[in-house]
Amino acid sequence: MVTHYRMGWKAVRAGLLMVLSLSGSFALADNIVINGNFETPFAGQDFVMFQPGETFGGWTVAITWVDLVGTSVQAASGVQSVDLSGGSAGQIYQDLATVPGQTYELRFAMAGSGVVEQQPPLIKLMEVGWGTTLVDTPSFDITGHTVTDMGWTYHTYDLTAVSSITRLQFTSLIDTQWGPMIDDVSVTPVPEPALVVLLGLGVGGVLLRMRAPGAHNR
Ligand SMILES: [Ca+2]
Repeated sequence: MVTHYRMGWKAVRAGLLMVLSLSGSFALADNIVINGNFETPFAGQDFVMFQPGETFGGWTVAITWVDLVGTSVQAASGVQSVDLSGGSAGQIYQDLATVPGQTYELRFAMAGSGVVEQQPPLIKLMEVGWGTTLVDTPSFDITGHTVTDMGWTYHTYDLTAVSSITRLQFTSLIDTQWGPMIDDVSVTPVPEPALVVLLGLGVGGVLLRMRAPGAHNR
């Protein structure tokens, strides 16, 4: 009987791992933003400035300089992030391949630069654009934050594409060298309800079967 249960447990565990790795690969494959984590190119310890018209790792710089911030400042994810005000209010954008009518979840983390000397204005503002739509004008208050405690805050929005190319843009509204910062940008298709139900049933079914051997053994 013990052997039987062990084999059953192994099979269940294999099934669970398969479901988890499947859902994991869906999530990884789904982000349609290139270099949303701003880890490319390597910016070193301090920062690298990019001018209007220049591109870096999938992003194009517009309006004025932006800083790719290196390892000396805490990132939301990985070791690099972007300060949207390199010298004054800058902008970056990326043209995404989208499916008209499809809903996507936009997610990113926001913080602010100039924390060391608490550079004014303390509240950093930016605009988030999706195609021709102004999605939001989020703000971040740098008061009390440090380079090792940046206070990265995530924002998420559900957005529907209306064309096959959607321009995702982040525009600083701070006209100094210390602007809003962003990191860990993702745009993922919101799964169809049918897929959600299937994944839920798959995981739920495996969990139900996992309970059986344990209950008998105890
Ligand atoms: Ca990053």
